[in-house]
Amino acid sequence: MRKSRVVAILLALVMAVTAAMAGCAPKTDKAAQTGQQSQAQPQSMIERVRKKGELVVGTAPGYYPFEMIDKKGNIIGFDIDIAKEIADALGVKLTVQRYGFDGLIPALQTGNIDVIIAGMTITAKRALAVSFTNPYYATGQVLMVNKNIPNVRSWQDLDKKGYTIGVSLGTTGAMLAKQLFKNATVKDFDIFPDACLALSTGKIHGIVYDEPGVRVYASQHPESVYGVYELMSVENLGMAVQKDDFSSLQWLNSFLYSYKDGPAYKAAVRKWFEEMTWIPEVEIK
Ligand code: ASN
Repeated sequence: MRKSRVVAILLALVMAVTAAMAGCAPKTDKAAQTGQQSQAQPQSMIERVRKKGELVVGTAPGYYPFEMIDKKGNIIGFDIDIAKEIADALGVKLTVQRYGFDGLIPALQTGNIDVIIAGMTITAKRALAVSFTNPYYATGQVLMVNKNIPNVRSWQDLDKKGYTIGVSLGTTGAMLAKQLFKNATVKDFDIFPDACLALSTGKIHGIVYDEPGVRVYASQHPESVYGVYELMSVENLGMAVQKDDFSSLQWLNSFLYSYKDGPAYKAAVRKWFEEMTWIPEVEIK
């Protein structure tokens, strides 16, 4: 082979390799520029929140004492205190947005909110749509009964033709009641307080709802309702982020490890569940 031909082949090789490398490199740059990369691997919510300087929490007021509207129109409660602690830890402003309970998961999926903090029970079905943190509170479903029906000890005592059981739309209480009651009618209410009002005025006969909500309501209306506190289910409440945002889950779980059972958490439990000093701030009809 002539020397000039060897040089020509080598040159062609060098050019081909350079072209191949050039062909690869701009693709990566372009992907980064157009954000294609970040679409394929969604940016962590925590990083996004830190960049925009605001945490948007979605909740569904009406679940005493987790989230409630006070007389001034503000949303207050145990969950809102957690949201404040999280926003503080991230050094960002907190915005709490109000939804119907069944609107929370769609709002998270479409990116209208960053995280759900709404006393939401961790369930396998919901976990197909969103990802849950570790639990921050454990509870379960109980019954609340109108006083005109005495001596109710279990849901079976209320499962009779002519009885109506109120539930809050889209909640685990609604799912459980629809599963259990075969003779009584199960009726959906938009929010728990609406079901409570129907119960205390005798329009319905019982309610299936999370124990803390029932305890608060029954303590304020002992003349018309009573709670049956044997748990009908065991439920762990968690926060939810967009499905598979593992990086944000990891941070939120780290937050919970330091917050849960610590002094601020204990003070919040005392305030919202035990001393209930907030009751005068909220109208519990
Ligand atoms: N813990 C219940 C649920 O997840 C009720 C509620 O949060 N309002 O469905």
